[in-house]
Amino acid sequence: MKVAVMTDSTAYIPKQLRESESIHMVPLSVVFGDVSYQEEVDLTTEEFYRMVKDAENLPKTSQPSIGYIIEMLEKLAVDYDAVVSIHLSSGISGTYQAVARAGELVDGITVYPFDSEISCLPQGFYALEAAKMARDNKPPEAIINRLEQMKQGMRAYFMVDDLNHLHRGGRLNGAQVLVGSLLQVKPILHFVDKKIVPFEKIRTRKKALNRIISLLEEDITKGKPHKVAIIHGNCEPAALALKQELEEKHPSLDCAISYFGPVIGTHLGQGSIGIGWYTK
Ligand code: MYR
Repeated sequence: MKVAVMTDSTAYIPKQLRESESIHMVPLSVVFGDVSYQEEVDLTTEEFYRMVKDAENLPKTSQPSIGYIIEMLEKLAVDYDAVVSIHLSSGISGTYQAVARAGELVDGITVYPFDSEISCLPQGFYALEAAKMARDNKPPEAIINRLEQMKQGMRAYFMVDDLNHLHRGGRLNGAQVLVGSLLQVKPILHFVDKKIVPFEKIRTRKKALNRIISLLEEDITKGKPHKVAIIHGNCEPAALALKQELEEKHPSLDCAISYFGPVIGTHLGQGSIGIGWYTK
């Protein structure tokens, strides 16, 4: 059985790596006024942050249309029998549900949708693992089982410079009553039950970052994290400094720098930063 691996653009796996790993990608879009751009296809992250700075109104985001996904699946059906398709949390976007629905409508290929319950490079870690297993001719059920197992050790904590973006986009849960007070601090955020909720309220950015590092270090002492991603929204110097700090303290850590691209950047805003990892 030939198994394809698909993910969406919010995994932010660089194009070259996607191609070398044969990972197919369905893009989400950002919409500035009347113009819609497919991220990672016709809008780069650099262009996006430049455009946001100059834009009168903030952009909006949208999931891929069912029609677009059906077309992709029909193309994949020519060469593959099944597709394991890994998506951003179903609690923040309808992309996972759209892929699942499209899978029911396309003949000749069986779709195994996987809800990563997270996004960004941690979502990409699932896609990269699935791609490796598909290359080793593992059946889709075994791939899904392995991804579910990875989920037990997957963590991500992040913070934003301005909570208004998340609040405005309706992607901040469990904080409605707290919003007034949360806006004055730098809350650490994470995913619980597929949704974004505040983890802890911290007064300053530096203290919040130190707290995220201490959460990672708790896992390092329990069992070495397999992969770490430092993810930033147009603040690479801060991400590089964090990587250096982590690698000095933990020289064997496998630590990648990644980014909050246009779609996720629309909801988090510039200056957001986070760390994601999984323990084997
Ligand atoms: C859509 O329009 O369907 C996309 C909505 C995306 C919402 C993004 C909310 C922020 C996610 C932060 C992920 C951080 C992972 C480390």
